Amino acid sequence: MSNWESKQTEFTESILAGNEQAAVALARTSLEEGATPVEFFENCISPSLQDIGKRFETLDIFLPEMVTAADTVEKVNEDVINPAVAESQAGESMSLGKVLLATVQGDLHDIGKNMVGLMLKVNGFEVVDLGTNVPPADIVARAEQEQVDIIGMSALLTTCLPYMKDVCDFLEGKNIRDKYPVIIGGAATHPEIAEEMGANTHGGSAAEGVEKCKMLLGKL
Ligand code: B1M
Repeated sequence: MSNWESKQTEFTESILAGNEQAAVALARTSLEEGATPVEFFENCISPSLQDIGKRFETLDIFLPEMVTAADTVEKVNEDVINPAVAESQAGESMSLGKVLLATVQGDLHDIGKNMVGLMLKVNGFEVVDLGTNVPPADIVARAEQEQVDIIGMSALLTTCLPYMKDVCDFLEGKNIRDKYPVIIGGAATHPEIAEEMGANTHGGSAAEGVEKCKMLLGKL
């Protein structure tokens, strides 16, 4: 698929206008032309949302347009991407481990986290998704309750990054830090931030998140 640039421009305009029909049709056509759902997500949906973020930052668009774009993307994911991702791996029934996922306290962004959760599931992980705006103490308590193998956190707001460190500090304080490998991701993070927060590793994309989870459990 070589024409991602023009597709992405078209997709950005469709989601900004809240044109669900056009956005869904573009995703369907791309899949029919041979793109995988993950390729469409990473080459079209994700960069379009980044583009919209930049326009928001430069005041070329405002919050209602960002909300419309996010809602339209959710419709595309629901109708086209999620079922296609699920179908692409149907039939596999291994269990690689249990991953807790949460967007940290104060942060309501979940499009990326949800894709990570879906990709983990179709790749054989059990996922306990706590949703968004989850306080550090709840993350630690649920990890213990659910006996998960990995704690995964997502953050898109830089102001919410310290909550990731709080989780690692809580684990240290309870002397259970070694029990839980921690992976972080989301647009506010990068590998150096992971180190600063005391996490074990960083996922730059949903696919990388899956690979890193396998690596953390020695399954690669
Ligand atoms: Co918001 N927003 N937003 N927003 N929003 C950003 C994040 C922002 C960068 C836009 C900008 O100004 N450029 C900015 C943050 C600035 C900062 O902190 N430095 C921002 C802001 C300011 C805000 C509000 C404060 C706006 C306001 O109210 N004035 C507000 C905050 C609300 C809150 O959280 N408390 C807000 C609200 C919203 C909407 C509700 C409108 C909507 C979110 C809807 C939703 O998520 N359900 C929204 C959106 C859509 C965005 C942008 C445009 C797109 C985010 C997104 O979905 N990206 C965003 C711009 C940007 O990111 N550059 C922006 C696509 C997604 C696939 O990427 O989540 O990074 P991402 O996930 C990737 C990887 O990072 C990785 O895999 C995913 C797939 O490849 N990954 C992991 C993610 N988590 C992982 C975990 C892992 C491993 C990999 O392991 C556990």
